[in-house]
Amino acid sequence: MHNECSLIGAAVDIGQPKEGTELAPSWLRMKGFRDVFEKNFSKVHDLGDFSAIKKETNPSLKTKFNQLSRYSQNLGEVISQELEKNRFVFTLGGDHSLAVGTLAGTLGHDPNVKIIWVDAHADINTPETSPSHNTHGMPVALAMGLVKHEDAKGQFDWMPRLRPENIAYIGLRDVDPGEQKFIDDLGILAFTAEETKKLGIEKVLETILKNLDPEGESNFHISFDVDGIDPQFFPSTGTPVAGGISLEEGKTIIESFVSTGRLLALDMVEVNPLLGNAQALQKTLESSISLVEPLRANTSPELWTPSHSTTVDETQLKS
Ligand SMILES: [Mn+2]
Repeated sequence: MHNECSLIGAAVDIGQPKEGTELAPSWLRMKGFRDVFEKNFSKVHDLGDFSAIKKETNPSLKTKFNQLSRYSQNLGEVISQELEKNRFVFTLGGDHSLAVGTLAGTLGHDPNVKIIWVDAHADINTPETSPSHNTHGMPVALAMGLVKHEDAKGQFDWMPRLRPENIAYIGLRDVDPGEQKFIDDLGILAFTAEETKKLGIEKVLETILKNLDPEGESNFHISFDVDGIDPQFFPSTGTPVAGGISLEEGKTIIESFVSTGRLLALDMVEVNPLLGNAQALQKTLESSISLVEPLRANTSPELWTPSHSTTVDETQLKS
């Protein structure tokens, strides 16, 4: 289905107070991150970096929402356009506030797209539930229209809405009480990192597919915060939380949705090349490159059986 890939750098740090996430796209490109895309797709359209950086040290919430809204609308339009050309869209962050734009892009293309949110955090905070007021903790709430705060008023009306039944979480382990209440009240499908380890990643993916895509015909968008994976694999990130899923489990998630042939887009966010020593950066780089290895063109939906691992699929292919 997708022979070609669009690579977009979302060079943003506007969703949280630390500097450095805006440098990840250029750092990773410099370190050969594009090679796997060149190898696995017939053509890579590198659209370069879309930048938005903090203009002041402590911007007001209204300023933060304003900048995020304008940035996201532009990014969303670009992503929708790339999807119209039947290209797989990879967005390289940047902090997770950029997902307001990527969600707008995929929802604009397909209002029923299913979102797989891999993260230690649920990112469904509103100004009322978030002590920090960092907007990288709010993209899901913004996309669902849960943010009613005065400072956001009218600013996200342009955004296509995400329905609670169209998203599932994997890897959660640092969820604020107000966020947990949204998840429970809205009945959002969510698997903590601990549940994922206990059930096994295959079972988690099978359950998600059964609930979100019972007919087996939906498109998918994975928004992958690298802090969903354990910090031993991604130490250079802004808000690490111990006890994450493994790198292999992260790759299995991507592989599973690639194998459906219906993965429209993937965001990889929250790598910060200004955090950690040389060893931490090397580890983060290796994990980043390894994580995206399952992405490829021309997948065959019939190879995917939810109850089996990809290794079994390959065996079936040979027999
Ligand atoms: Mn996140």
